[in-house]
Amino acid sequence: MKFTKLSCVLVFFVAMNAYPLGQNLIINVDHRSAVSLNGKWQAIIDPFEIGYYDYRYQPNKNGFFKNAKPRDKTELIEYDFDKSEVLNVPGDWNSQQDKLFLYEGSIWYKKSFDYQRRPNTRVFVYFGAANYHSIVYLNGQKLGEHIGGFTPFNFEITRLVREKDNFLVVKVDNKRRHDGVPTVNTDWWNYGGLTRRVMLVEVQETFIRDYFIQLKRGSLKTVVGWIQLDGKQTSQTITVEIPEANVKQIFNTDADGYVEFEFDAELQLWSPDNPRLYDVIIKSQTDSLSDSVGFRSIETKGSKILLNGKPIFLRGVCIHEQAPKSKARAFSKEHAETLLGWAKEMNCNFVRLAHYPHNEYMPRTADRLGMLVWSEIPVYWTILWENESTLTNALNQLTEMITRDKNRASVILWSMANETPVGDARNEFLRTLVERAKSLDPTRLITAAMEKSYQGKNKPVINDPFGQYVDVLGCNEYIGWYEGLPDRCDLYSWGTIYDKPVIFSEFGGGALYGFNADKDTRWSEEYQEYLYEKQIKMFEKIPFLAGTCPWILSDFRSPRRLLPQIQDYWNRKGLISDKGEKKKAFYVMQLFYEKLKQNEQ
Ligand code: GCB
Repeated sequence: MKFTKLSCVLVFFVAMNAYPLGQNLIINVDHRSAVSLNGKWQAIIDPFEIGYYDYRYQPNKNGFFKNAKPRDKTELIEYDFDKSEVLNVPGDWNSQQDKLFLYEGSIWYKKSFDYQRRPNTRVFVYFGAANYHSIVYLNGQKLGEHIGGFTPFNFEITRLVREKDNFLVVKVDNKRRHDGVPTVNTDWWNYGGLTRRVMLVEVQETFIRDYFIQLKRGSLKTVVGWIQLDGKQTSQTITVEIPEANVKQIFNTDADGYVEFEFDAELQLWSPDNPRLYDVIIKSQTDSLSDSVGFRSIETKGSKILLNGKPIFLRGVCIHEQAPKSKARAFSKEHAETLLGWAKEMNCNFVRLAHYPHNEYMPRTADRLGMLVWSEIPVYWTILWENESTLTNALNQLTEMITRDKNRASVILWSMANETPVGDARNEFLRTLVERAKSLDPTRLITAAMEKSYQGKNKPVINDPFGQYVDVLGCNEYIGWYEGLPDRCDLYSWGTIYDKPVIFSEFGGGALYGFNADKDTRWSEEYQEYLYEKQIKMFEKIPFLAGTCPWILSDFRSPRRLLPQIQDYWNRKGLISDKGEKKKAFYVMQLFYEKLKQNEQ
């Protein structure tokens, strides 16, 4: 099981490629000693990036990160954080001020703080996520950069942090880029800013930075994993304890602070019906860390998905990171509770977290509530498949997603991409992602949301060549919305060239809550309701279908959705409105899933 070593090499290689990266990611920040930097931050809106470039468009040595103040009345300084705007962190900027509604550019954030570091510790500044490109400075010194809007990153500040008057400055830029991941073209709002929590994490000089602990693929009792220490005291004795399962195992890390392990244990398996979590305690000679971990197996056999060795139909729904009943990006535990609570109410056992890694509260809450999770990176629609730095960027986001969430029992599927056009360069790009995902996590299933083609007028077929590299085929289909009217569902007879499970990873149509008309009237709740009824009839005729994921749980903000009085910058395909009201189609899905649930018992 050489997967971590390999990942270290790959990350090193990426760093050698001079690609901006956070330092080695610290996982499980919730169980570590931390101080929150959430709250009010000063902010300078800088559309021309004058805080970064001089008038020759060269990086300015005295940019805004210096947080300068005039020393006397003669000195010219053309900015002042302390008299500038205030923004809430975590939080996207677009929903905080009207003038930032459509803003795409740079904003400089500043937070001042005092800090008492305990002796023999190290301190890191940790960002849950910032969209899209961040440059981070402490006390006027650059700590590093990060690209990618949905994954965490951290920088060590042990030597720079002082007891009084620290100033942390972050330049966040959400300009869309052709070579970005995602690229310029998406169907969701480009929420910018420090969208997730920021904290100072204090650790021992040599600490447990990362670990993996899951059931071995295909086994119901063999636990596999590894531990990675960070610091000078690399060779240590480590204990892994799961007290409620009477597990106490002892290992020794090597000169790189790394050890792999494997042992058998009698464990109650985690499942949606019994989301059993165990306290896992990892102790080294210098550090100790706990986590709440579920153990379950996930595999496929022919067209079936097996959870703990038994076939399961995934009663799913897609979710965007749109805060419930709000115009903002979701970031909190309460948001996660509400979104996953709605999915539970619909009788779901599965959610597709679209189209990028959601905040960590989502998989953690899913672990607790018993909700299976599909997690994906924003390799969406049009990507520069032949551009090396775009691939590096996607690999980096994939690595950060898996690093953060690989111990969550709820997460069963890593998805590589959404609706990407078939072609050699794209296939190769995605295949490289699959290799990375498998090297980092050999226990989970790989998927991607793909499109269908036709082998006859009414014969859709799943035959994307990338299908050969995944374990589970995701298929997005909009029969009855982009493709004909709902009755067309009756005519279709589906095929696949793969002996693999298929999930309908998207289907649905738009409806404005409270707009009632007949079933033929677009945007009415009745049209949407009828479309769902027809889709469900069609599902019943597809033997290889292993799950369904309607698009989407709730209306979400999108700059592509401009129809006045109906859309007004909202994608209206939600089963729940932007104000939290349930549309008629919600109840159609709820009933369908209720019946499936009963049949299971
Ligand atoms: C899709 C995309 C999704 C869109 C959705 C729509 O196929 O995967 O991101 O939002 O269709 O509403 O058109």
